[in-house]
Amino acid sequence: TAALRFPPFLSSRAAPKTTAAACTRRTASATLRVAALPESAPVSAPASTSEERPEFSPPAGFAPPVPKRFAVKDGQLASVAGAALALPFRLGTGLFVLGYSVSLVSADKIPSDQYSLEFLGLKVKETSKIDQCRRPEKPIEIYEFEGCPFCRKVREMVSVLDLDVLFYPCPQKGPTFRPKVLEMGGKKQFPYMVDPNTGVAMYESDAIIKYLADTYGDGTVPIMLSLGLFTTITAGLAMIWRVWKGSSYTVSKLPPQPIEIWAYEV
Ligand SMILES: N[C@@H](CCC(=O)N[C@@H](CS)C(=O)NCC(=O)O)C(=O)O
Repeated sequence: TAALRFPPFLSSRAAPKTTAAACTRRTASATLRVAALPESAPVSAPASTSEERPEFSPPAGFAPPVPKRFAVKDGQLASVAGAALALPFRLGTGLFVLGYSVSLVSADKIPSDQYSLEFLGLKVKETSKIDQCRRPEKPIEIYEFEGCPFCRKVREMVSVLDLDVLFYPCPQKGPTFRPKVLEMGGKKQFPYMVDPNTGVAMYESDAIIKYLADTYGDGTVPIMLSLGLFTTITAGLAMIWRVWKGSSYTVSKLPPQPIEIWAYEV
């Protein structure tokens, strides 16, 4: 999943804390910064702005990494291009948080402790409705797998609502979490959602999306997630280049704690 910090200051969650069994935890805000420095640019420390700034020095032998231009790794171009098919097919549905809007304002309109991009001498101001929405106290649990178009729809909604979710990967023949779904819900069908905050558990992607919108949003479902069969077909087409990737099990070791991934579904 792409990892680009965008929008930068819309989510203000505490650091994730969970003791649930091994699985993948994804949050909808993203974290990678792309530094577009020329290769020859020297690495320099930011100028000191305050006398109170604590002094620190790098450990002995520390060599700072040399900034690199953003690039696609050799041999990965087809894979990245294939993953990017989602953009035309899904029109970037999981890219924007609920009620996202962007405007250019003068620098004094942005509090000094908040980061914002600069453009044409102005600051880029981003806002959303997420701050007014209920947040889940405990992460929502979703049993699903990457190559399933119904699951993809739910992941997009998770991104739109900027939710903390424990994703339990359930690829075909996966021995770990698949049987749990049969045990809890009575059938092996994915996605399956359990919300420990409300005690609600359900199958059916559209029902899950509506539930999330009603419980953690303003009740609205983005248009690209409310078009029935068209939504499901385009969700499938978005993944067509990567057919079955993330859909079948390969022998793996469970990490003792959930892996934390900050990403969004696009
Ligand atoms: N109407 C359901 C359809 C879900 C569905 O058919 N999921 C497939 C995976 S794409 C499934 O569970 N197949 C059974 C299996 O993987 O064992 C929904 O919208 O969630």
